[in-house]
Amino acid sequence: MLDDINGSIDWQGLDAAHHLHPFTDHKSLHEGKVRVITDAEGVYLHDAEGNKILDGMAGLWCVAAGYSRPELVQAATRQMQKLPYYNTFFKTTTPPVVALAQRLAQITPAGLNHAFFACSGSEAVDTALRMARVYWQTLGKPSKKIIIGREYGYHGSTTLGASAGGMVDMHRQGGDMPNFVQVMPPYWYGYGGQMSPAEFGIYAARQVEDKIRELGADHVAAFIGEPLQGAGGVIIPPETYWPEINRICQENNILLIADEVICGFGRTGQMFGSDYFGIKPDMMTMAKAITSGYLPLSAVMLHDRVADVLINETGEFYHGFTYSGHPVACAVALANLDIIQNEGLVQRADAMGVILREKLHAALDHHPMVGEIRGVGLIGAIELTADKRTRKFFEKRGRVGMICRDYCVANGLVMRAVRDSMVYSPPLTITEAELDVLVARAAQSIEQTYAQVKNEVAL
Ligand code: PXG
Repeated sequence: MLDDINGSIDWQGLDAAHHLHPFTDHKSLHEGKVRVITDAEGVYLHDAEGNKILDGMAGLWCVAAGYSRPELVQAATRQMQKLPYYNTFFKTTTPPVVALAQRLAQITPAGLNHAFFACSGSEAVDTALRMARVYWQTLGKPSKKIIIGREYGYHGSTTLGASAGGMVDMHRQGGDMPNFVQVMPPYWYGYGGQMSPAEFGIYAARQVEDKIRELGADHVAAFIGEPLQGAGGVIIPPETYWPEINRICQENNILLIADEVICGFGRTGQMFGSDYFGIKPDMMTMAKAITSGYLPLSAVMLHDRVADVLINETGEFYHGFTYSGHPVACAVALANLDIIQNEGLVQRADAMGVILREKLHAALDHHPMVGEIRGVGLIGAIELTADKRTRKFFEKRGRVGMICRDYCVANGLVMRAVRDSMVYSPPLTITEAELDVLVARAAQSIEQTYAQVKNEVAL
């Protein structure tokens, strides 16, 4: 069936009949037609209608090495032939999982030397949160249970991940476990008011300290935060924010979990977002670009100070997945890390990010609807605004972003809209000529959107 030699299979009809999609209003999906992606090469997706679309999102922020990499296919094939599956329970291990654990210990910040594997970012987050609570239980402080996260934070779709994140729609739909709270995000454009970004970074960090005081440090297990908030709209904290969070967590004896699911493996122009922002995490969660999305894999990296307690004092931690340390996924991750290191993709993300933003500024700074162009490395956002002088949002948040997103797709570019921010996160392999295509299509889409909503924008 998958070969579909004559092109006779009605993928769209069958999808509507049998497939439920993530984060989707199916009634409105079925009013139109789902897009069928059939293959991809480099930074381009091909759909069943013959369109070639530049993937400005690297899938879902994950395809760091680009599509169609034979090295990754070969790594998977070789491992499939040798040992397609075995587990890591019951005193067993496999070479790919050991090699990957060691490699991650080498490339993560000093002290993070122990890896626990899972399959998705959500599972990694779930694991880290349970570990944080078990850590405090083991140290005789079982009351330290509360997890502090941030509004617009995204930590996955399991019940714990949804509860830790700050997406209110997810809280409403069962993602609201007890012992989770959220504080203000370091979103200067939205909340900074008259403060400078540096002042606001301190102010936003102190919200965490105030919350700890209010709850009592004896009740707080951990603070979890993405180095920069990806799915929340690429909210990039001012540089004063994370050093202050480091201090607050240390002084109050709160574990610091850096959720690197989007930032990890070069996206910010450093290997990890923690490197970029100077975060000193006790645990790191990672997924997505660990395999460039070619196979599902995630990990929690633990600092020695946490691992020592769990290893030497906790006894058994009753937690793990059938596919924890799947050998094929680990083999692909190793080959993917080879690509990232051999091709200098981390440094490339940094350099290309600078070039991309120069091009975006040149094309869009003058535009009355473009309030801010932000980014680090190859991740960023173009904030569409109703009044760029006063940083005013549109009346109905998200409508203009959605209009623009549809124009982007029609113009052959995948860009996500988060509220009215157009976010970008292309493969780290993107070339300068491809950046020109991205910028031209984005600018054209913003112009078409503007033509439609002009009367809502202050000049
Ligand atoms: N943490 C972070 C920071 C993430 O971005 C997860 C955890 C969960 O990972 P899994 O593998 O369970 O999905 C994520 C995932 C979007 C979008 O539309 C973002 C994610 C996933 C799906 C869609 O921006 N991030």
